[in-house]
Amino acid sequence: MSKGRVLSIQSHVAFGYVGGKAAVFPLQCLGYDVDVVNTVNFSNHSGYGRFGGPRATAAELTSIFDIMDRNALLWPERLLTGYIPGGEALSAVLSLVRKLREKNPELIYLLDPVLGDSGKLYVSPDVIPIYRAMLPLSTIITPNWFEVEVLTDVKMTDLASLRQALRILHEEHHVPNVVISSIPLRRWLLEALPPAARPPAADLDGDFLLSIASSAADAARGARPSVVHARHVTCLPGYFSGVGDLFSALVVGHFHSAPPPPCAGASVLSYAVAQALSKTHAILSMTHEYAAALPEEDRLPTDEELDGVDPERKIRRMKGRELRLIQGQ
Ligand code: PXL
Repeated sequence: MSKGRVLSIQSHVAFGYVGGKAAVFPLQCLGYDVDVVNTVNFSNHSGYGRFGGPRATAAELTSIFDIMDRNALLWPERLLTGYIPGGEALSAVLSLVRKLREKNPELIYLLDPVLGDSGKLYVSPDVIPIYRAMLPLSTIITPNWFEVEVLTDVKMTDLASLRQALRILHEEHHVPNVVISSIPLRRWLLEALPPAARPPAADLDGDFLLSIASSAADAARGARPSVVHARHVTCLPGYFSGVGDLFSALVVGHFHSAPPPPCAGASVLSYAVAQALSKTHAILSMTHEYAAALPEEDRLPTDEELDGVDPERKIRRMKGRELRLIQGQ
């Protein structure tokens, strides 16, 4: 039995698992029918160094949405948007989201505002104000740390500034649910956790990542953050692409108005995030084990040594670090 339809709007790669390739199969495994609109049609992800293919224009995206609408095929219960690199294409998606939200106020919309990471933008800066305009239409957002700072203009250096950023997202941008995953565990964050939530013998050398889920009871009316859940996971070394895309798909797929037993009574958001974290971590562990067992020439160099390395060597290494999504289904 289908659990309903998800409309997924994000990138496509021929080889490997990022964007829609990391999101659609897991959602299908969970029982959803998934309608797929590709924002780019690339050979492989950008981490390979050499990559390419066409990007969908705003007119092309609008044409797909319009014909689906005229054919009465545009009735998803859930919407997931990810990597949309240009302002014009993102504006076309914003118009669609407005229409879907108007048609169905119950639409569960997970917005992943893909802007960049670790202080670097990897989309055109003209998408920033458009993402801000999309925030009040969302049900859940899954920004990383850097994306929260860009969207709120708050540099998060302590507990007060983290609270301020969450307050801006909930009260000024009317986002009901904010999930920030993969936060490196800084001392001030560690100290803010209740003792039971702290990792055992925690050190701050990158052994753990923290995930925060914040729900406002009634963001539309500008309520204060009501519940903040935090959970830590062990950090696996090295960079893997598509992890955020997989995580967001699992969050939207597990976001149910009544979490099933034995989790009945859990907060809707914390249930979805716990499911998504556990499953993402399991896939990542399998991928890490697979990559670590490869022959040296497919495994090395390490992340730190990548700059200036032979491009063919880099490509072999990237290939060995694609998510083990099929093996881990
Ligand atoms: O979210 C990862 C991602 C998605 N889509 C494309 C990418 C990447 C990461 O490199 O290149 C096209």
